[in-house]
Amino acid sequence: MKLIIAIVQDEDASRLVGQMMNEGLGVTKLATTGGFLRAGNTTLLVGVEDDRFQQAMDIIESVCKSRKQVAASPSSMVGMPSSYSPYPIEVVVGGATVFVLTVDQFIKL
Ligand code: 2BA
Repeated sequence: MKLIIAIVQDEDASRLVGQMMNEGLGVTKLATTGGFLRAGNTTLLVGVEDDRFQQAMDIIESVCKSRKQVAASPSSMVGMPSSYSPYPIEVVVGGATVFVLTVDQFIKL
């Protein structure tokens, strides 16, 4: 069994959860915040049997889009002079940041 931890954009999250549920996959949705943009994103926990792992990954890939976002450059970086003022920068966010863990045990009590 695998545990997929997928960090996705809020805009994609409800469609992604809906599609996972439709295909009979178990999902837990967490409201999270990205460290760089300090903006909300969504983290999904998906426990899947090995034979359905690729199906889950295919859904994530098909739903999650990459988008450009403009953000203020980090103003609190170590070593920045006090006169430093943040300027807008463009970053490409997503489709999805995915961690895959092998599950030792899956227990429901
Ligand atoms: P954030 O940390 O808010 O990052 C948003 C986007 O900003 C990133 O998109 C990336 O394009 C850019 N970015 C992040 N750190 C940067 C840096 N030091 N310099 C320049 N640009 C930077 P994604 O890579 O698609 O990441 C989307 C979200 O996934 C991240 O939101 C974070 O919540 C999570 N994430 C990404 N890599 C991670 C990792 N190695 N560990 C844990 N979470 C991660």
